[in-house]
Amino acid sequence: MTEDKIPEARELILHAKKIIVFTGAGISKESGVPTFREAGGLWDKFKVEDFATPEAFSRRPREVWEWYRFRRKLAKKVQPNSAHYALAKLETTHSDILLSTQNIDNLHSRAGSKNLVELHGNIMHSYCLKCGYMADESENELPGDIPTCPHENCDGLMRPNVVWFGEQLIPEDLERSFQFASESDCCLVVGTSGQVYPAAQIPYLAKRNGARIIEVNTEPSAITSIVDYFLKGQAGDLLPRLV
Ligand code: BJW
Ligand code: ZN
Repeated sequence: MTEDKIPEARELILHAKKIIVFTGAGISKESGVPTFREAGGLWDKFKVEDFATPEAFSRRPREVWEWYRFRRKLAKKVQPNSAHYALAKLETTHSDILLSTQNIDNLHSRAGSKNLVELHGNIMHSYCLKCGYMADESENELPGDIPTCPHENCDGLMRPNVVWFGEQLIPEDLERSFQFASESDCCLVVGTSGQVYPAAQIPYLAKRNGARIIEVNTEPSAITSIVDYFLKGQAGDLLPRLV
């Protein structure tokens, strides 16, 4: 029973020396951001290959941009929830901690997490395919259905700063997360189906180092078989009780 396991999991976190936290879409669901693979999730309504691949962007940049603008507006409108805040608070009691998220919604950062790696990018940023210029669109969006680069008359095509299927994750971000996980004694996995690689390797690397693993999810995931504590429930309810 989840309720019985909470005090032990809490103790484990309290005494952990190095903590890797690995989060996915489920942590933002209570904020109102849809997940991907659940019934009613994004991949129920939209085909991956139509929106989340570089090929889709070269074929239909207008539609892909429309989809990301819609999701960016939503991400700006919603608020971090008690789970995001609980993880930000964990940084104040544990200094050796890294939050490695697959989420692009910017909510961990807005909740105050600083030791943060956004493995799949950040929807508030766009970058130029020609010169690499990175634009922060958290305040103002670039003009145009398919925005072009505002940097020194470059005029190259801008794209959302997210990692699509078949694309490499930023090597330094991935390496930092893998290295940290490999040295951790505690791994907290929250709201991910654990199906997307290479990110999903993180808990396995921690396990290989002997880390104890705590998972918070409303349903079992691909990672559940290796965890020490599976806490079934909503992240917004459980995380504030764990930290
Ligand atoms: C709750 C809750 C509540 C609900 N509380 N919980 C090895 C093996 C097999 C395949 C591959 C492999 N290596 C690479 C691949 C291919 C591919 C891949 O992994 N495919 C698998 C799906 C089969 N990977 C890639 O293509 C990656 N790139 C790569 O490997 O490149 C290699 C390369 C090398 C050299 C040169 C070139 C290339 C890139 C992956 C990018 C993923 N991108 C996306 C989209 C980002 C942009 C966008 O959002 O539009 O990232 S896909 C999507 O999935 C998004 C997410 O970050 C990611 C993970 O999803 P997540 O977070 O787990 O969400 P869900 O919906 O799956 O789960 C939600 C969970 O929450 C559920 O469990 C619920 O129960 C739970 N939940 N409410 C707690 N309240
Ligand atoms: Zn440019």
